[in-house]
Amino acid sequence: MSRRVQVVIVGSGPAGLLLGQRLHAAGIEALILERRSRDYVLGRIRAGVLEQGTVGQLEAVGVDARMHAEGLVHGGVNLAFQRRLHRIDLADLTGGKTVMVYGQTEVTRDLMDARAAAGAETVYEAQEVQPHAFDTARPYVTYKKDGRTHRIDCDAIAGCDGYHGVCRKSVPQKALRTYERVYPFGWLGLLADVPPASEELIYANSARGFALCSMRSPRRSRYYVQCSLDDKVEAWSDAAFWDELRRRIPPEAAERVTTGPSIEKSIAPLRSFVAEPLRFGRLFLCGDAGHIVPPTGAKGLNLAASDVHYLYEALRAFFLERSEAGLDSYSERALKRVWKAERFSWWFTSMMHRFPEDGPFGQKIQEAELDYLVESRAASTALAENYVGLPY
Ligand code: RFL
Ligand code: PHB
Repeated sequence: MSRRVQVVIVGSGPAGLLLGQRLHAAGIEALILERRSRDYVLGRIRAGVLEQGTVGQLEAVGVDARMHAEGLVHGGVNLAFQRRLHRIDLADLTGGKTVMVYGQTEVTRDLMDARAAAGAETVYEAQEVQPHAFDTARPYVTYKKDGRTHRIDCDAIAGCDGYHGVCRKSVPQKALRTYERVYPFGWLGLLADVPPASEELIYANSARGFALCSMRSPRRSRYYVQCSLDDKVEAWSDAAFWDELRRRIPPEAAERVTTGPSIEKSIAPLRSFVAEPLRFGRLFLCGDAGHIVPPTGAKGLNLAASDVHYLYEALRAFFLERSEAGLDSYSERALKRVWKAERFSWWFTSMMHRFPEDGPFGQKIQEAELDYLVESRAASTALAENYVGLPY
């Protein structure tokens, strides 16, 4: 079976779905090919904090009603160290900017629903997806479904297929330069239907390791503790998790932790990774397919969204104005912002986690940096500007 569309999007994570909606709104036809089922994609619990640029793009495609009704607008964030909480007033430090606490699962669900309502097509459980001939002006993608091979001809391929996807792997190795840092620990995350310990997020540095208190709603909490890469999630009982969490956060916060049965528990490794460039002829890498950040700065999903912004503008100019200038500059524009978020996420991760090899000296240096950060308006402003999101 063979057919033609303007853009093939590989992957229906937030990057692929948001790009699909933006293209659809501009009258550009895109087909999404997704390896997994819809329910599998919706079952992944990931990011929780949206920058204003991400919120603005969801508004631009009219996928914002539930987010504005149910999402939580936060004007501040807390840093905890030496058993005390310190609030960083994001809104005051950034001229009124805030973040939106609304889960990636909900963003994905809203985008999937809008796509279905618009009659735009997603092929779920597409097997052996493979981009071809993207070094020519006539690229195409093949995949298998229900035992049949399909071929989709197109003008451009958007590789929105995440870190483990096929698109980056299809690029000749010599055309790609990669930069990577793997951290010597992971995050154990727990989701529970209990009220959050704090109205705003708490990022905690402690001698026992990092902890994060986050949330999905006034009734659903998301917590994380730094763990060893050798840890197995089955070995962490809910009781052990709650106990460890409370030991890592200041007493005033620990007292307010409501415990309850977990509805999800998982371990994620932490990695910084960038592939350069993000464009190979008519193949464009977007989101986690091109770069990974450790979750400490809450930047992964937001970077996927900023890539979508640049790629959407480029494709729009290409299809509607016959200009290739945006395609030519996509990689450079996107990477400029990616590297700033990489730096911020690396810095925030380095300051908040226990690095086994750094010992007590490392802990003291981190505490001194945190002390400076909360005392100095200049340093707090630098954190706040990056946390709410740098401009596109
Ligand atoms: P996604 O969300 O990984 O979506 C990629 C989609 O492509 C599909 N796919 C394929 N489809 C067809 N053919 C193939 N060969 C394919 N290979 C893969 C996948 O099934 C999937 O549906 O990438 P996208 O859209 O770029 O979005 C990026 C964000 O999801 C990501 O940056 C964040 O979730 C990162 N991240 C977190 N970010 C935060 O800000 N806070 C967090 O707490 C947080 N937790 C996480 C995370 C990422 C994780 N990963 C990737 C393992 C926790 C985890 C476990
Ligand atoms: C989350 O709520 O899952 C979350 C929030 C902030 C982060 C990372 C994860 O930095």
